[in-house]
Amino acid sequence: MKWLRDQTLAPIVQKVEAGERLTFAEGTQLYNTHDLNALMRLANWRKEQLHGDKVFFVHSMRLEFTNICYVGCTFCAFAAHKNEERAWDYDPDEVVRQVGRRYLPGITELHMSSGHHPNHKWDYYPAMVHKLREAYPDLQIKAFTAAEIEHLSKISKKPTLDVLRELQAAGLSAMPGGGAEIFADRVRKQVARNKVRAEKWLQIHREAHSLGMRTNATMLYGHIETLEERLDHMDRLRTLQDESVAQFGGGFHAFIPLAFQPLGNTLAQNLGKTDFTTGLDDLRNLAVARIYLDNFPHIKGYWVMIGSELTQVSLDWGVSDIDGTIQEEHIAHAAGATSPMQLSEAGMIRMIQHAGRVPVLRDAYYNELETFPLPGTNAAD
Ligand code: V47
Repeated sequence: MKWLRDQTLAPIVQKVEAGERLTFAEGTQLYNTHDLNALMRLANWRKEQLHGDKVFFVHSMRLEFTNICYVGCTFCAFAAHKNEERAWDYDPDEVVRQVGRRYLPGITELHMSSGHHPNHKWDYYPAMVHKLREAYPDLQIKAFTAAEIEHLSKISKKPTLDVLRELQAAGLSAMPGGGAEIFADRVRKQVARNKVRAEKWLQIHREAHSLGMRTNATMLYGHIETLEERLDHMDRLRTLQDESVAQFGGGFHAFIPLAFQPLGNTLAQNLGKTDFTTGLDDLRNLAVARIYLDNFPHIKGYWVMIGSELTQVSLDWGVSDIDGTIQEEHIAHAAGATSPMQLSEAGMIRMIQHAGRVPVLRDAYYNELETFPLPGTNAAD
């Protein structure tokens, strides 16, 4: 393999091309190689094998119904105390009004995740989903991270499976992948001490999959974790995805690395972690994910946290999904993200087409709604 600068990668390339699963040691080798060109080519090969030239995106809206949160994750700059001026807390009717304020024709997905509010009672949550479902019957509601589901289980004194069942009955369509952070205990203790434990996060996703709900998985990287801890995170997700596919016919739609945004949070202040991730670390991470997570349909390049320019480049590094138009993101922007608060549909199509790829508008279930062939090519090709 003359194109390999790092010839020690040759056995890995052979395995990936033969469709064989990589071991943890091989994943570590991928993370540590300086041959980033090889990593890019291998990840792109795998992505094209799965999706050809297609890149998926969704016309979506974000809503955080409260930023009041008692958990105290050290990476978070979004959470506020109840009596802070910047705190907000919408009741279910206000949530419906806020959706109306942001609504644009063609939006299919509403993505909601928020703080763990110390006072809301359980009834607040299914009522909110129900009201949204009534007001916007066609909107697919992707909401509540596994961390929030655990919180709802505590306040309702119901098992997490029942919480999920009742929210699903009220109209919940899918679950986002937040709250995963880094699974390794060493890191979790320092960044998310009071949040759902890794095993419980995984169990809640397993339960959602058992109910036929599709979910996503994130990984917050670029702070105090090691490369092995990133891979350990992916390894646990790969194992769960195997189980869910075997038992329930599917589980996770997408894996989404979240680049640490380092402003205005205690992790940044106390540990001196004030650097944004570098572009090549972002790309390397996406490529390793594409290669290692062989049972995940999609790796998402999250333009909010890595910027739309790098997201466009990431389409050569294994990325097959670039999330959505979003309409007002607040979590990353509270911590210093410099990307816009939203993108237009036309802007997303342009971003993908200029990378020589074919944009596919999807919904929250990954149904393909519309394809936008590259100008000058035949739609039937
Ligand atoms: O759960 C919070 C993370 C998540 C910071 O499922 C931070 O499609 C970086 O989950 N720097 C919310 N990350 C975002 C999220 C998400 C995003 C895009 C798509 C999907 C999906 C889910 O953001 C939180 C937390 O893990 N986060 N603060 C920060 N300073």
